[in-house]
Amino acid sequence: MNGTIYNTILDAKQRGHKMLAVLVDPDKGEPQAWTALAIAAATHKVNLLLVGGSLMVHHRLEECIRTLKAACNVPVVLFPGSPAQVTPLADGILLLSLISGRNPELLIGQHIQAAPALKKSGLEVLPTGYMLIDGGAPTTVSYITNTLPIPANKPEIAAITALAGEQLGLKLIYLEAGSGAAKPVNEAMISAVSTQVDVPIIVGGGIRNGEAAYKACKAGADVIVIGTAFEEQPELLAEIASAVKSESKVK
Ligand code: 1GP
Repeated sequence: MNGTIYNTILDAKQRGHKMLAVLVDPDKGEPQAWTALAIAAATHKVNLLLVGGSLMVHHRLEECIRTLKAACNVPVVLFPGSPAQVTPLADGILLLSLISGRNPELLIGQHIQAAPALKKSGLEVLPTGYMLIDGGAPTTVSYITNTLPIPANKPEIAAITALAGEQLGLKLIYLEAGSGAAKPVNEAMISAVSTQVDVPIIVGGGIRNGEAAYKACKAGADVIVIGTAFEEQPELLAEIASAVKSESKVK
């Protein structure tokens, strides 16, 4: 828990350098595909690998992390859908508090269950205000968490929710349209949030090409997350990585 990952994100934000994270769902793919993904991530200078999912049925989390780590040095950060998804094999964890919802289990309950294992793990903990934003269709994360997303045309709600999260001490804000969302988080919403808070902003869900990644960065995203686009078309990584880099002040 030495703060290395968070300091890297903060440092990048201060330098105006946008970051790219690839989400790996251990329920999907095989070790061969994870190895290829890790090699591609290293080649395109991906900054973080997020591993996890809101619903994991196959218990392949540790195998997935071992495979990724054997093939690249990109930091692996857990993106847990439940307290069961804590393993010391990763480098850090997004400790998600679902601040857009009113489900107490996801605001504090599961964190209490996970706390002892988390302390023992030695993982770097990144306290994150996780906010679901309507992406145009119901998503797995909305169904599983039993929470409603913030309407996409209400940037002011997102902005004050993020502000409250920052005031509570959360170190990152994650604007999530949901994996495979029909529409990514819109620029007005990202911009409203980034005007309101100083902490780094992660944006993911439904980003499928370089243009969408570029627009999100320009609106104020500090870290872009892609999952589905890479799973479906691995060749898109080059385009998206280049778009994220092109919106960085330091190239
Ligand atoms: C989901 O934000 C991530 O939690 C990534 O979404 O799979 O749509 O890229 P996609």
